Amino acid sequence: MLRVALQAKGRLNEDSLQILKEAGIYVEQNKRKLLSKAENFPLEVLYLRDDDIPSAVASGVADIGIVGENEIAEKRANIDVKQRLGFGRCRLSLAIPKTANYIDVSWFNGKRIATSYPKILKQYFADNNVRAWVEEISGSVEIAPAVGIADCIFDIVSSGATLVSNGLKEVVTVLNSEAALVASKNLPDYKQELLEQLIFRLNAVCRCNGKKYMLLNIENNKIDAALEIIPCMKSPSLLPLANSNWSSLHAVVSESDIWQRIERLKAIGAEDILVLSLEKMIL
Ligand code: PRT
Ligand code: ZN
Repeated sequence: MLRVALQAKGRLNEDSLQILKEAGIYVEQNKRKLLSKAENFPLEVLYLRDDDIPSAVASGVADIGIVGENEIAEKRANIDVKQRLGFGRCRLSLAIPKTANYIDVSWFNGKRIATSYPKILKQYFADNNVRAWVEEISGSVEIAPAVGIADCIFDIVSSGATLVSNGLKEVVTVLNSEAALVASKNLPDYKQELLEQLIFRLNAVCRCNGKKYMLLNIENNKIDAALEIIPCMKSPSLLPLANSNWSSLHAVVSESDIWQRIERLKAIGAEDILVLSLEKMIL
């Protein structure tokens, strides 16, 4: 039985359970239970605060965990980072009052910076020869400048709306973060095997992030032109249609520029374009 530590409540909880579900592992979440067993994989879930997950995994209280890279970097626990999972994306940034005149990082010399991530910040300042006062506070960091606790902040930013509504502007991104799967060092062989099975499944799910499956019909003499517009992962899948001058082309494509590609495909005469979601990809 492999024990995984997940965030009990908060931003990572739902997505962590969801990615396990997409990997075929169903966990019942009973809000009053600290531990629950998966139905169809030898795995049990231990629900913790995200701050406690790196040390729980390092000490062997849990074998593996899902936690943000921001917490992994701050806690400096002796654990292996196995896989980035593509959700919980954010960044740790320095932000200053929006009216301040910022030129470079020397602006922070002599300033007081409020943060819940003192280790990462002190390291960044040491690397950049900044001498500043790092004030550790545990929550509502963004209001620290307004109430006079600090001159500026170092905190998690996602959309940036919280900074704007507190009269702050982001000037330096120190760390980009997303949720990751972490594991204890020196797991016994049978747990290592279970972990590898889990990673295999999670890889199959994560590979689909940002990708779509596209099908279209195209005249045979336009196939080369179509393949320039949608580069395929390996060789393209082409199926003949009842009308022998036409083929059906299938490809996995990146979602980000899909509309531009669709416009170009239409311009060369592609028809019946379908775009479908992908669930799992095993290469
Ligand atoms: O109770 P527990 O300790 O488990 O939870 P928590 O309150 O410490 O963490 P939680 O649930 O807020 O966040 C868990 C993890 O989600 C973080 O450690 C990050 O890895 C990740 N994450 C992703 C975020 C955000 N996005 C995020 N936007 N964590 C926090 N925020 C906060 C941020 O602190 C700021 O207050 O959201 C605000 C900024 O958001 P924007 O969109 O206005 O920029
Ligand atoms: Zn936390």
